[in-house]
Parts: sequence; structure tokens; C-alpha cells
Amino acid sequence: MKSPIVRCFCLLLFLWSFSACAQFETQNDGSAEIRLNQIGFYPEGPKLAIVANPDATNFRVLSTNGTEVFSGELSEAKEWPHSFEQVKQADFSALNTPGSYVLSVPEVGFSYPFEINEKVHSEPAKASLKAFYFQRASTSLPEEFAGRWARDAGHPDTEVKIHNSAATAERPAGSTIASPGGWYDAGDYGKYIVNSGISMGTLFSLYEDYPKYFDTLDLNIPESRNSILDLLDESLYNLRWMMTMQDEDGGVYHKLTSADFHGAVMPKDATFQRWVVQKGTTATLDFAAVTAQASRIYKEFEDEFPGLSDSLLVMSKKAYNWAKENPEVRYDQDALKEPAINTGAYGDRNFEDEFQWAATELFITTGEESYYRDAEIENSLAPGDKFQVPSWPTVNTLALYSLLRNREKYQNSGLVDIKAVTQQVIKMADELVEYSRNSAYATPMGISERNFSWGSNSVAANQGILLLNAYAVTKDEKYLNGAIDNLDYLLGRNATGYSFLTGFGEKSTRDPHHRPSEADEIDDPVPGLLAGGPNPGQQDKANCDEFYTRTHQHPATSYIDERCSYASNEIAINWNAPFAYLANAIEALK
Ligand code: 9MR
Repeated sequence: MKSPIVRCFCLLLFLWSFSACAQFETQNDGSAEIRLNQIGFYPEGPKLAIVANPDATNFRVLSTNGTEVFSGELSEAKEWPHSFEQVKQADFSALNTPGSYVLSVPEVGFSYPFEINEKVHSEPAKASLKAFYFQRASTSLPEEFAGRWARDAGHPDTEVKIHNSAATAERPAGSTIASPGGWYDAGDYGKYIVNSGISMGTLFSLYEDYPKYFDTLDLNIPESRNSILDLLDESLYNLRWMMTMQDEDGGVYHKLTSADFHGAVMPKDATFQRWVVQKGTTATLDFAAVTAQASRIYKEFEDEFPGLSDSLLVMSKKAYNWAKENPEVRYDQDALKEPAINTGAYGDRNFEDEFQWAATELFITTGEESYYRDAEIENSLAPGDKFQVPSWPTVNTLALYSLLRNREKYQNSGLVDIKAVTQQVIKMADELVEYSRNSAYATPMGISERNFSWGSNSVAANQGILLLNAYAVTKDEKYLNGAIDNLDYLLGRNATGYSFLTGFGEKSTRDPHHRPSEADEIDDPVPGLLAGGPNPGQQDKANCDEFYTRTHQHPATSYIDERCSYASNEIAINWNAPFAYLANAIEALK
């Protein structure tokens, strides 16, 4: 479907040049060889498009009335090893007049339309947070809040069975607990503590880093009219569910799930028995970290939620103590029988990073130094270097972010070596910026071939968060611009040419592996969801063999916008959360 702006462009361009318009038409609303952020750019900020045609030499930017407002030469061609393409860059950063535009490259075609504007990402940023509302379990989504995507309630989760792997004398196998609410993890209907951990930590950090920005952010959710910020209301919906997942001894169930994945039906029709399964160290420590951070956040809202903050802290300490007594309980899905559990495993063998994150959050919330000593952060800093861009199984860098956020408090504490923590984050950020400077796509994404794995788009988003943390402490624009480069990557400046956020961009993800979007009989997918992105693992090949063609064979092009593609086109809360951080933080800063 053509947008009005594309029609308008075409009409004007028709008058201006018949052949140009014919080309515009045949290019199907945007040359596949021109890749740019399809939403747009800030007036004072970098503006880059990639032209995947080494024969092209120059480019022009046209406004809606067809007039040329900018022209320039393309850069030298460079190869991007992840897509095996020779590409050139079109840099139009100097164009800073707000408006609607299209980029034109002779012999190649026209780009998708884009805007130059203050607040240019405000709508996708907001939608990526609203997406969590659409993931709510155990509740209906009325039209007032969900629009076209209104749906009935499913998964009441009031009678969830204790799996034998989680049985205790007090809660024997087959007995039931109530564990309602929370967010569906992804395109499936499971609710998984480990993945909730990093997702909640990321959203809470977004709030703690940019609290003022949320004063006016209205997500139009059922709680929007209460006195709590919408981001904190939405997060509380999942937090309250997490709180039900702690056993009386402090340990936390790894997940709440059916034994097998349900087919593509709406929540109300997905009626398999639900179970809570084995307690484990990773889940328990992620829970401890999130509840510790939440405790200090909701402390500010004691009047609205009396006792909540204290309860969270009690639960956090209890979880942490359980983990200290059970420091290496690995979630072993293969060992689970009667029933066997076949849904997403989120298994993790290394617990040190979760210990560091939980201990640090408990230290920051309570001020008790023993937690910080437990965390042994300094022992892991460069040159030993045990920190990475965060992902669901690797979370200790989240502890560095929380320390940096509180750096003034710890500067002269004699306990935290805040200088070394800062240097660690800057070192990691410098590596990203350095790679990006020489990269054909001018983005940190791709610094390692391993960036292209299951959920690769969350790697791009988490790299962006790391850069924003470096920006927060240095105020050096190169870090902010690097973060914007990765936002550009996610919204279209990538080797697939897709904007990976549903509902945003002329060529954006339309058929995500997401059960409600598949079963709801509404053409458009639920908006604001980030697709997993290119994944050369193609673990879904047997499912979607007919769709993977020669053009999907490189790491950065291994993406198909098909429902069958759970390995490249699913959505997940731990991918949406860093996108939401990146887009909203950039909006807050701009
Ligand atoms: O994001 C997870 C990825 O890192 C793993 O490689 C993959 C296979 O175990 O699982 C991904 O998570 C999925 C989870 O297991 C089940 N719900 C959907 C998640 C996103 O695809």
C-alpha cells in the first residue's frame, strides 16, 4: 500500500520528469538499494543513507514539492563483510531544515520518504513501550487502549500446577498456585523469569536515567489516569507477576509455561495446562536484582503503593540468600519429566554475572557494603575484563550502568572504584565507535560476526545503550551519534532494508512470529514490536525453507518477514526493552 506522501511525491516527480517517476513506480516505493532510517533524522544530528550500488556517484535530497534541497557525492565504495556488499554512503547531515523528504540517486531510484524533525522518533519510541501493554497476560485489552488490536483475556493463571521439579513439602507436585498477570515473553505465551529479568532491569534503568522525560509520557493504558508514571505502571504489571514466582524458601521458579508451545491462536483459546518449573540460581538472582532496583524506585511512591517497596526488598534479600545457599543450580530442562517441558529453555551455566548484578543492585538500594564486596566488581574490570554488551544470559554490565548512574554518591566512598568502572564502560564504547568509523554501514552493529545471532536486533539496541552510558559520563557526542547509528540500523539502514519495528516505516516487519498478530484477523501486526532480526543460524529452516533464498544467505541478510520464522522474525520483551531504552533515551536527550 502506498502512503499519501509517496503518492504525492510520485505525482510531483511525474510532472518533473516522466522517466524519474516511471523508475519510482517500478522501484515499488523505494529502491531496494537505498537504505536509511525510514522514520527520519534530527535537524541537528547525523544523517546517513547507504547506497548498495558501487556504480552510483551522487545523490540528491528532494522535498515534497519536488525541489532539490541538497545534493552531494557518494563516498568511496566499501565492503561490508556481513552482507558481502559493496556500498557507498550518502551523508546529508548538513541539511537541517525540518520537513518531509526523499533521497534520489540517479540510475538507482528513490528512497522511502523520511522526515527531518525535532522529536522525530517520539511515536516509535512510545509505541515500543506500549508494546508491553499488548503483551499483557490474564486480562482483556479493551478497544479504548488497544484500538484495532482489542482482544479477550486469556491465561488467567489462577491455577498453575507445581511441576515435580519444583515440588516441596508445602507445595507438592500437582498442587496449584495463582500466578496471574505479567507479560507474555515473546511470540509464544510463556512467562519466563530470566528474560523478564533483563527486560525489567532495562526499563527500570530507562526510568532512573531519564526520570523527567516520563513525567509527560502518556501510553494510554488503563492506569494512565492514576498519579503514577505510565512506564512504572506498565512495569508494575509484570513485577506483580514476578512476585508470585518466589517460593516460600526464597528460590524463584525458572518459568511459568505449558508443556509444549501452543499453536497460533488468540490467548483466550490457548488453554493448555500451565506449570511452574524448577527453581534455579539464574532466575533467583535475576529476580533479586529486579526487586532490589524496583524497591528503590517504588519507594518514591509509598503513598500510592504502601508497603510495596519494603516487600520488594524483603523478597530480594530472601532470593539473594537462597542463591548464596544454592549457588550453582542450573535449570536443566532435559531432566524434566512428567510432563517433559519443551518450551523456550533460557538455560544458563554461568552464575557469576547474575551474582554481580544482584549484589550491586542490593548494595545501591540498601547501602550495605557487604553486598558490594560480594559483587567483586573490581576483580572483573579491565584488563581481566569480564564485561560484555548485555544479553539475557550475561547481565553484569547492568551493574556497571547502575553504579555509573550513582557515580556522584560513590565518588569518594573509598569502596567503589568509580573511575575504573567508568573506564571500563568507555573502553567498551570506544571499541564500538572505532569499528563504526571504518565500517561500510557506519554502525557499531557487526563489530563481531557473533552480533548476528538469534535476536541480533537486541544486540544493536544494547550496544546503543552502552554508548548512551558512555555519553552520560563524558558528554562526548561521538557516543550519542553512535547510538543514533544503531537506531538508524534498526529502522532501516541495514542490509535487509527493513525497519524492524512493526507499524513504523514504509518497508517494515509485517508478519512477525507473534501469536496474537497471526490469529487476530487484523491485517496489520500489533504495533511497536521489534523483530529478532538477521540470524544466520536459521534454526527455523525446516519450517520456512521455501522462503529462505540465495539473498538470505549472509549473516546480515538472514532475515525473512514470515510468520514461520521464529528464529529471525519473532518478537520478545528482551528485544523490545533495549529498543525502547534506545529510542526513548535519544528522544529525551534530543
Ligand atoms: O532469545 C533466545 C535466544 O537467545 C536463544 O538462542 C533461543 C533458543 O533457545 O531462544 C530465544 O528465546 C526464545 C525463547 O526460548 C522462547 N520464547 C521466544 C524467545 C524468542 O525467540
